[in-house]
Amino acid sequence: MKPDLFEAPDYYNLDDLLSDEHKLVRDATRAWVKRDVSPIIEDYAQNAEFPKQIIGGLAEIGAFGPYIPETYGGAGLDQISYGLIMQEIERGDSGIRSTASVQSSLVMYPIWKYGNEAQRKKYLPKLASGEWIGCFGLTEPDHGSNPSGMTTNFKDMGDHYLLNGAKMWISNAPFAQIAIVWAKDETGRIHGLIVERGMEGFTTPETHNKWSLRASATGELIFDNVKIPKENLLPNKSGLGAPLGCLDSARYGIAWGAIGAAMDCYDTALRYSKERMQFGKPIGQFQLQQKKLAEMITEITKAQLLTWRLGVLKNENKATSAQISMAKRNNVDMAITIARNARQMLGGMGITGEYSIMRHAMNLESVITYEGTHDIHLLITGLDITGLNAFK
Ligand code: TGC
Ligand code: FAD
Repeated sequence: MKPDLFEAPDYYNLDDLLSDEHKLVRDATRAWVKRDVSPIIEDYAQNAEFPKQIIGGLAEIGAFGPYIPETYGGAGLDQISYGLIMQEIERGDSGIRSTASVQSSLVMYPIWKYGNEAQRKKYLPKLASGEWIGCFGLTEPDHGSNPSGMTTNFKDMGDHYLLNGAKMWISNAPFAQIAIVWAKDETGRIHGLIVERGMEGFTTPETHNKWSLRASATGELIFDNVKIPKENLLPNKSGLGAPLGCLDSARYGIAWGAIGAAMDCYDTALRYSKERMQFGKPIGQFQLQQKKLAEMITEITKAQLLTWRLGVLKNENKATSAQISMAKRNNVDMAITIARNARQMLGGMGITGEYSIMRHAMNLESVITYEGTHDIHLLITGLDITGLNAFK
């Protein structure tokens, strides 16, 4: 792979809107990605392997629980810092950002928000330091966009719960030490359970043959009469709103992350357009190529503004789920369009691993699907503005 020469576009001087702490956090993450992710990521993606050696680095830059209080080992940062960390990590690779998103928003967040003090103390510091990696089991083989139909269930056996069922498409599952599993009780109410590796009847087979997110490990969670200690139930929230609340936090991070992938594709294509000569001119001199680049920077700038404003609303606890959906949908769509156009600008070189663009383009096919598909988020916006529910 070519050396990482990334220079971040900032067409509307958005840095002026960031605090010194935001810039410090962003620049530290950017430097770490250049040093520890860019040189190795292409090989790991080609080999369909997660680079476990970067877990310590992710913890050090605060990517595990950026906004979780420091008392529990988190970084105690605000929502804009969290977003900037996700942006920079996804600039390197969406799969690495996935690992950080899942750990922070889908594992640490529910323990912090829905767990009791004993659970917070037991799990959060180990997750923040990367000693333990977690995963989040909501999707099932027959229930993806419609998680309320889940069939994974648990029964109260007096001194423990008995968990049965299966989850599919679970990021980090093959090596996670713990799983936050969403399952129905005997009345059909959804609860979160903390399932630990090693519990009898719990297995995590890896999903192979992915053309997308190849540097992220994906797997199933299978529960065959797994005995769950009662203290592993998250006591403070139940119902579908509990997992959806975690998704709000992760979708917000993805909205920022997608900008990172788009910036990397744009920056690569811009540089290439000035160097690649055809018909005796740099290809960047042709109007058709300039149109692509001009539209890319316009869309990136709009996404940056949208997301920064969302971050301000998040910091004020005012961001709605529907606003988060809009940003996730818009920014991932923006990124995938830029990745596809940037790839074309590199001609044949665009399909090789010499450049990051094709990897981003393939990764973004997962990003536009998980955490709510492109169409599901459109229907969430539709419901919000009309009051009419297309899901019922
Ligand atoms: P609905 O009846 O609308 O809602 C049920 C309850 O949930 C509440 N709620 C929310 N709460 C918090 N945040 C949100 N975003 C919420 N959306 C809804 C709602 O108020 C209600 O509460 P209550 O108290 O009245 O019961 O539910 P529905 O069954 O009609 O479904 C709505 C729909 C389709 C929007 C939702 O289920 C959905 O978002 N589907 C998409 C599924 C999804 O996103 N799955 C993601 C799986 S995890 C993942 O992909 C991780 S990838 C990680 C990585 O690698 O980065
Ligand atoms: P389906 O729900 O079957 O959807 C198929 C198509 O139908 C989509 O285009 C969808 O938009 C459309 N559709 C569905 N319902 C409607 C409707 N009402 N109106 C119009 N169109 C509709 N899940 C987890 O729980 N944890 C994870 O860590 C996780 N990681 C993932 C990692 C990867 C790499 C991938 C690919 C997925 C991951 N997922 C995870 C699952 C992901 O959230 C689901 O794939 C996603 O929610 C879509 O579900 P589905 O694949 O079953 O598609």
